[in-house]
Amino acid sequence: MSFKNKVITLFVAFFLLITSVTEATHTLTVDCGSKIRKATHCANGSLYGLIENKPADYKSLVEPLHPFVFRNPARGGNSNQHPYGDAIKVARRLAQTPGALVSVDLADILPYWPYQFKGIQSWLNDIGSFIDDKKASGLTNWYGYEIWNEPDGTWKDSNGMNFNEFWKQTYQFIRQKDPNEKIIGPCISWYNENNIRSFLQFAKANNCLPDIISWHELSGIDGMSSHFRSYRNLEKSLGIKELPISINEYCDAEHELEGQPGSSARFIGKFERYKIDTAMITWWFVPQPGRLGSLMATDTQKGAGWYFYKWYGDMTGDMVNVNPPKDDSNLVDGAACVDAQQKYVSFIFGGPNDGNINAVFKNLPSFIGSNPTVKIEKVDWRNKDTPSNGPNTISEKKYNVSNGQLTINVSGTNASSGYRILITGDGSSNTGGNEEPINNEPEPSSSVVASGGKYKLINRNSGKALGVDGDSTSNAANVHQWTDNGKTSQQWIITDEGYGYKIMNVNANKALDVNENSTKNGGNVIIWSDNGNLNQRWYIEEIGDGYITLQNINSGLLLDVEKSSTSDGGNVLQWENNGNSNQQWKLIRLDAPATTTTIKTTTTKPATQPTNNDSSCSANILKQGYKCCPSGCVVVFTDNDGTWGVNNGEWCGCNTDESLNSCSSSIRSLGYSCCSDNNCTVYATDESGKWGIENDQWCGISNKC
Ligand SMILES: *[C@@H]1O[C@H](CO)[C@@H](O)[C@H](O)[C@H]1NC(C)=O
Ligand SMILES: *[C@@H]1O[C@H](CO)[C@@H](O)[C@H](O)[C@H]1NC(C)=O
Ligand SMILES: *[C@@H]1O[C@H](CO)[C@@H](O)[C@H](O)[C@H]1NC(C)=O
Ligand SMILES: *[C@@H]1O[C@H](CO)[C@@H](O)[C@H](O)[C@H]1NC(C)=O
Ligand SMILES: *[C@@H]1O[C@H](CO)[C@@H](O)[C@H](O)[C@H]1NC(C)=O
Ligand SMILES: *[C@@H]1O[C@H](CO)[C@@H](O)[C@H](O)[C@H]1NC(C)=O
Ligand SMILES: CC(=O)N[C@H]1CO[C@H](CO)[C@@H](O)[C@@H]1O
Repeated sequence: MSFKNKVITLFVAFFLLITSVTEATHTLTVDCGSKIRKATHCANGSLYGLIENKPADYKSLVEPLHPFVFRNPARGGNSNQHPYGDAIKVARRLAQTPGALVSVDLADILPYWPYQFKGIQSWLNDIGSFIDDKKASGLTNWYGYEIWNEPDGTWKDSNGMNFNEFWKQTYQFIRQKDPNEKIIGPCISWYNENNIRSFLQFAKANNCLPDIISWHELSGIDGMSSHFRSYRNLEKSLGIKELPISINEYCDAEHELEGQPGSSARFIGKFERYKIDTAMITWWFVPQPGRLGSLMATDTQKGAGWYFYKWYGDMTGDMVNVNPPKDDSNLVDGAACVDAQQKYVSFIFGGPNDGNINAVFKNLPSFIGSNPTVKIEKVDWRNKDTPSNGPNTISEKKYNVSNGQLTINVSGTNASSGYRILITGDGSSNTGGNEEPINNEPEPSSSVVASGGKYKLINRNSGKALGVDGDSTSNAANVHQWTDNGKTSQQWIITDEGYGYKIMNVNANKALDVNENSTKNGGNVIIWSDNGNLNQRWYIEEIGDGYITLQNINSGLLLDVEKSSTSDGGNVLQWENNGNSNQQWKLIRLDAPATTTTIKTTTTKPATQPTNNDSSCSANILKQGYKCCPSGCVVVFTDNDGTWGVNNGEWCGCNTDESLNSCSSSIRSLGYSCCSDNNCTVYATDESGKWGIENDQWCGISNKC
């Protein structure tokens, strides 16, 4: 962490504090009528989370989470990046869970970090031999081949060619040798639109587009959703069909929060909302592989994260839309499912909030009945290494449903815990009539709109059509209502963008937009060039009698005719849902229905003389079965067990040197070194201890100061 980042972190923390003082309650709305897709558990795998012998008890620790894709080194051995996690061996273990797959990290064949590339021929020989072994294994549970890992940090043109050229040669080699296996990339360490754009342009021009696009999300939850939107817009602008997205490393920017329920809830919420194909949890605490990405607190004990992912893994039926207080932020978020067969709704959530959360369930399916049982549970987290006894029930009681809606207030919530609200039907039917047939699932709201169709929108209160003032085609032209006149300025093309609808004026070819991202009542509605921002995206919800509401995703407010005007020229703006008919619209179809970067801290000139002086390093490291490194080792990782180095591709304990251990162990466990004994100037103090700076790097102030 650089000094600048540290300052930013403190600033962000301060900012969150301010926000939390000014708001009292956070509301998450679960729209049970708005389906996203079937429950997939897309986020249910991890990087190096499953290895040859850990977790040892597969049946009770791995299987219940319904694992999907684990990411593993093509080879795990002494001359590779990692001595464990061998893809073929792990795929064999995982084969006992139907549907669970291994994503193969080919770059991990190479030793050291960053990878020691030995030339293209040697590379193709290495991966060719892996492909032969993979085929000979007879296993079929593969997600695909990842050609390289974090090229933005680990690829050097001095390897003999630039990354794109390397990608192309490797891609062609794999296609020829194993034509039916998927190819995944570029696996950059953080989402960088320019980087992805030039990669896609090259790949399209050279006929080597990946089957699955991939990048890492390790530097902040608040930016993630905008990355997904940006990527989909890039595809469109380049004429590339939608590729499945794999976020094959994800973790909170604060890496010690790996697996924390409050952190994970937000990842899961956004992955589901944007229909991510797969995601693998990691920060990658180097000496702790096989812990399912810190869902396990130790090699054998479950952490709080494990129980949270169990809730997630237990989800069945359809995932439905959750509207969080703010998608593009660090605030509380979550994911929900509706299962019409088993007749329940499950909602899991967590993350920074003000201590009170309102969960609003809309469009509850009729099988839930009028008086369902609502169970509210939480699972508390102390840190990633603390075992958990599992969830506690906060309350379990009956609630009354009215108009298909239920509001549940949870108080005393905090940022680190995870929560679940489970609603089970009362066996009656809130329509007061017959029991619903088992397959009568809630209609998705999307069924009222044919994506790409042309519509006019008639306000229920005034009977007038949504249009653009003066038939203008300019940015910022005002949107109003006017007598239906058949002009194209009153026609709109509505397209499902995956994260809500885009509503484009036919005459102006501009999007229905809330001016200046307003999130306030009265924020004006205009047209503006489509830019993919959330103030141009709307949820469409059927409210019965053939009417809908349009909810702006950015503000959560509804499209509304100002002061219930019934006149021509009445202004259109946004207002909170008040149930009035000036917020209700009829859709009339006009066209014919178409058929870090993983720091993995920089190593490492491996020491050349292996020695095994087993009294020269930490006893805690030796106890775990590792050896001491040769003298003069480079520290690549520090934790409470001591300092770790790498020798011949294997982890080892660095020599016990007082000066390396003479400061706060919390600071060392974050991967920082101790400052020199004579440098006692404290630049910052936090819960980890006192921080100094040396050579532009943060360091822990020596205990001798
Ligand atoms: C639920 O409805 C029943 C019957 O209308 C009523 O007696 C009861 O007080 C209601 N419960 C709550 C919590 O509102
Ligand atoms: C939940 O909280 C909201 C406001 O925070 C309040 O309007 C509502 O009445 C509360 N509902 C219940 C059931 O307490
Ligand atoms: C979150 O709340 C639980 C109790 O509800 C508590 O045990 C835990 O320490 C809290 N965590 C934080 C970080 O406040
Ligand atoms: C609206 O928000 C988007 C996304 O955060 C931002 O890029 C854009 O600049 C904002 N526009 C205005 C006018 O503030
Ligand atoms: C092993 O390391 C210890 C502590 O550093 C040292 O005293 C001892 O001489 C070393 N032994 C050998 C055989 O190098
Ligand atoms: C002590 O800190 C100062 C100021 O950052 C730096 O110039 C100096 O090199 C440090 N001394 C050592 C021994 O690292
Ligand atoms: C058991 C289970 O549901 N696990 C799932 C994790 O996600 C993948 C992808 O959807 C499913 O195939 C697994 O079944």
